[in-house]
Amino acid sequence: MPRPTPNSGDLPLGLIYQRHFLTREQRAQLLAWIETLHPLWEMRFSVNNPPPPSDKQRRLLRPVYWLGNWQFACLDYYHPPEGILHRCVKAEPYPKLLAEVVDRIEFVARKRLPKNFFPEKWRLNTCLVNFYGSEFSDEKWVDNARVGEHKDFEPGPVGSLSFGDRAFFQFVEGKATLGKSNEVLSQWLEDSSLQIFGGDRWKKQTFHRVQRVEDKRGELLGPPIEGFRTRRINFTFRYVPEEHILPWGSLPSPQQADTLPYMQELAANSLFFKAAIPHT
Ligand SMILES: O=C(O)CCC(=O)C(=O)O
Repeated sequence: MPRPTPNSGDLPLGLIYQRHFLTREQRAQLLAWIETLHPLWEMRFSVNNPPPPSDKQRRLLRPVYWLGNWQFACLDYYHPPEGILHRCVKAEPYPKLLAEVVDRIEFVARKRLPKNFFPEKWRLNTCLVNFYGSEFSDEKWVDNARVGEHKDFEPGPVGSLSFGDRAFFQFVEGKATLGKSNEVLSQWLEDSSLQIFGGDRWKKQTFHRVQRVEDKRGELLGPPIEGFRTRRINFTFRYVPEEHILPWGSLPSPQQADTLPYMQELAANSLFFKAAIPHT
């Protein structure tokens, strides 16, 4: 098994890792707030964005929640340079405690990473909350706690906070072939830790993935989600230029039609989303 990455000092340029970034109190307060969220379990595609021939309609492996802007899976996520419009829907702001933590993450990133890693106006104004765990399916619990290799296309460094069981996170390059692995770097992301990655090496030239999440702490996290047990929660903070974040009411009709059921589900528990769909 690859060695866990102990601390930032040993990491290559563009990678930062800080254990115990959150105090116990911050952790407890953030976890208490997370319990008030009502995550969505989205489908990957929709009526107006059907799966390509190589894929099929499927539910995401895990429930999610977004702050700042919501990137619905069926709108295909933020993907510059072409995929920038009608993908990011204005969402709830960060609560005060989280905003303070994000300020610190931005401070660490700006202090430790080269200036040319940051696009103009970079702020971590978007947060994806990932719920990792097991799903009850066909009369048994199935471990879904992983994410396949992908890139985060939002420009600039990404910050990531972890809660709960630790995750085995990898950067990979190209395709693995028989006898040759494509792993570039592996890290264990521990409870209360901060990870930051920026620069072309980690944002553009490599993919990242969560291979697995340990099942050791026995701590159930987050709000109750029917048929799901959460043992790790991860926040990834990213930057989307403000001009690409639109109120839901400004989306074209197909995108509104595809996301209305999600907006209604969110509106059932959120005044913010209720106000965003006033005419329904
Ligand atoms: O859970 C993690 O640590 C990584 C999540 C991730 O890769 C993503 O949200 O894009």
